[in-house]
Amino acid sequence: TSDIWMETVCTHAYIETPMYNCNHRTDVASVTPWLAPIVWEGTFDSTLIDSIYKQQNITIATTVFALGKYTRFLKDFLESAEEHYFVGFRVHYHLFTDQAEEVPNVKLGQERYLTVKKVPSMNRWQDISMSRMEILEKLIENELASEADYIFCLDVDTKFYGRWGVESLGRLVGVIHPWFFNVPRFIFTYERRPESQAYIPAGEGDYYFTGAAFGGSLEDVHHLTKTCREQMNIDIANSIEAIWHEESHLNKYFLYNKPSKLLSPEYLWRDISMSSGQVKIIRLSHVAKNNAEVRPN
Ligand code: 2GW
Ligand code: MN
Repeated sequence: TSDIWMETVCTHAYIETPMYNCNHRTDVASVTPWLAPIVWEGTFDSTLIDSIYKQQNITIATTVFALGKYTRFLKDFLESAEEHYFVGFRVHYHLFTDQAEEVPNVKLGQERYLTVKKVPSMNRWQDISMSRMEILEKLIENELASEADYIFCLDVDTKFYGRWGVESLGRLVGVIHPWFFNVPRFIFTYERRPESQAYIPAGEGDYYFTGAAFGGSLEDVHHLTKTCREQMNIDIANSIEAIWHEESHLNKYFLYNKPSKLLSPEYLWRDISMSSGQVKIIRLSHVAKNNAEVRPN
């Protein structure tokens, strides 16, 4: 009954006093225990939030890595981003690849820019995944300061299906991993060996975040990437590699540096063919990939 009651009160309050903004979701938490918003469809007004950010003349840097056979994901990623990702805002993609000649020619909208940067090929895929932190750290240090306000770092084996807009912006932003949004914390696949810098003891940790999407202000993401890079280097010196690589270190970082905003799994879903009652809209989804075909070894 309380859901129906809330819905009734909210709807009426909304009609009678348009200033009163109602969160229409009662089936999901939309705030963390440290009072950071968790963004779900139905918790924000996209027209209103667009108009607020429109006055700020912001640039969103977006990084993506496509090495080896992963260049095949670029066309769908970029084309779908042009349709759904920060539409109407200035976006600068920074694409890192070892095969610049494989980058497709995608027509970009107004105030949308793409810079391709060459990086050396790597043999171990774990190294590709982990080296992203250091490359991002240096990119922010050397180039972005004067040209962007926010940054998002995304996996390339993904495709946009719905709006990803300024509601996602914040100082430090993490995305709840789509496999772990409604499970108890003992299920989280944190690094459990104390020898690793990514170690999180049983009973600790608030959420399990995906390594495939994170972002925030340049300053905060710089600190995040620098810290994760340093922690991974300590692990290398101790001959240990965290169970989920940089994702494990990211989760450790978020445990002690709480994100100021969380994005629901709408912002990185598992696979477009899967559904969940709570996910009303898929904004970005991993694409089904044939690992045997795209992964080198
Ligand atoms: C090659 C073999 C095996 C795994 C990855 C790769 C590979 C990754 C590659 O040949 N070329 C490449 O550009 N990548 C980049 O690394 C690409 O941007 C890709 O999206 C990203 C992460 O690899 P991916 O997407 O295959 O891994 P997922 O989807 O299983 O990733 C999760 O776990 C990873 C760590 O184990 C990362 O944390 C990732 O962010 C997570 O989504
Ligand atoms: Mn991926």
